[in-house]
Amino acid sequence: MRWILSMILLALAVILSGCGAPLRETHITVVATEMSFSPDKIEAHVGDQVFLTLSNKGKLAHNLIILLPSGDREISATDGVDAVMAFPAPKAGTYRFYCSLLGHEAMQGVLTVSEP
Ligand SMILES: [Cu+2]
Repeated sequence: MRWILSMILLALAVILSGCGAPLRETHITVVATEMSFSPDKIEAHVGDQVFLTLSNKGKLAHNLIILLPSGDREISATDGVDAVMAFPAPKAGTYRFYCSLLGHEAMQGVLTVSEP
């Protein structure tokens, strides 16, 4: 009797572990300086969990605003600071990001999301 219960639990474990696609993580670091982002072209796949780090290696404060279908997301970092945001990669497409501070208009980039 006991081995039957063990077999059922084992079968359940096998079935449950196969459920759902594994969540992929994409870690991206964008370095901000005066007045650019590097890299300014970044990539992710649809459904990835994106961890985007803004690493400020400049002498001024910077921010990074990315225009996603779910709304604009923003992080900011003073000089020497790293800031991180996480979001699920949206449907395939290109999504602009930029620094909104006055005089920082040259700081722009694009996230390209493609099918895995
Ligand atoms: Cu800036």
